Amino acid sequence: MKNPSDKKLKIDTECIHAGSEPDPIYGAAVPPIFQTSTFVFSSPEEGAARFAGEEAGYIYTRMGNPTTSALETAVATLEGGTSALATSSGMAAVSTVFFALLSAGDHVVCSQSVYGPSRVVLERDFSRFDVRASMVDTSDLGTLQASMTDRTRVVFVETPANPTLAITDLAQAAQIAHEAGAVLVVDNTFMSPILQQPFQFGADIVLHSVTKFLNGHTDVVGGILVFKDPELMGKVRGVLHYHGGTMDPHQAFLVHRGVKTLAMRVRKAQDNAKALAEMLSAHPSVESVGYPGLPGHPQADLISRQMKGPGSLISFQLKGGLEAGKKVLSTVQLPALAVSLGGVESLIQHPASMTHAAMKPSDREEAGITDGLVRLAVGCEDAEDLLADLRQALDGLS
Ligand code: LCS
Repeated sequence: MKNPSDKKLKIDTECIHAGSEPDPIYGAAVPPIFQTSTFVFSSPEEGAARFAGEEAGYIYTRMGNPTTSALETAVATLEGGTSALATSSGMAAVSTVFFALLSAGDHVVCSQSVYGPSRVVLERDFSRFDVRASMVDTSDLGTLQASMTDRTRVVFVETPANPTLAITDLAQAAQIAHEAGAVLVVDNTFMSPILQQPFQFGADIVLHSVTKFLNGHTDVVGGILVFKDPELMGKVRGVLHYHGGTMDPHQAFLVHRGVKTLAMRVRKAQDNAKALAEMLSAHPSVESVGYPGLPGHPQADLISRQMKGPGSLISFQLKGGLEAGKKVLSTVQLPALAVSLGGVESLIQHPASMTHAAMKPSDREEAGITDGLVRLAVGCEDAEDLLADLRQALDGLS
């Protein structure tokens, strides 16, 4: 991309231009979809040199593809990293990182409130390879510090956490991880780089389910890992390319298209969420609202230091508990009753029986994922329409 000045470009500009070099062959303004599984070598020597890493160039799409590279450049730029690896899903990103960084006898500390399967991968699968995991409240730094051992290799943090929206102090978590010689991996899915850039606070790897805000249109599943340190990237890349959780070029093309409108979508959904959270917190049928943008939040200082905005995820608890929650889920009209988040359309779901159903009930309780908790992923519809719809569903409870 041409930069008209020597100043760093603003993130809204980067969303539109990063990774979008005109195609060198035909000048296509948008990076084309290189829908090919393999790349032809001009000579046996060239093929050998590419395999030996002595010559740049593509080999085979599982190990890299120009369309996927364009997306990786874009997201690495937005996060302030130096490189990225796109994966077939967010969970492929999570499991690739664990495979790359953990060995038998190692220990990992993970936020207790995380997307359910990220936790299950550690507790159910990595435990079979003698990797121990401590699921702790990482928003409590004393607890995080006390959980570190001399075998802790990875600290995995989701902030705000899915679905409780608990906030972890990234700068402090990075310090605690680094003092113990561990790598800090931050799942930044709920914020996107528009609202939070974990590298600024010392993260080593930033992870996204691009299924969510980065793609933004509820039509692709994908993930990405972003790095600052080339050595760490090389270690993870080696695992990804052999284990095979790579992103397909068509997937990459769609996600890259979504990234161009990321800043606009994130801010519009956030404006809507602010209005809905205020309405919810004033409604007589609502017991509590978890939203980092509400006045009087106990971590307000940290939120203003670490996040550029509260985002568009709201979790709330109704006075009527689970039964009232089910009624709201079935009487709202605009938010679809579906898991996922970060798309232009609003979605509503019940974490205890859906996204976090695979967790043990006692673990859910400990993590604050109560049976009455409802998660609303606010989209980009008109705020008045969303407010009227949610209000009619809540009014129907009394
Ligand atoms: N990380 C976070 C924070 C997530 O919310 C999800 C999926 C993943 C990783 C995994 O990404 P995937 O493989 O689905 O692309 N979260 C979902 C959710 O809350 N509802 O449905 C999926």
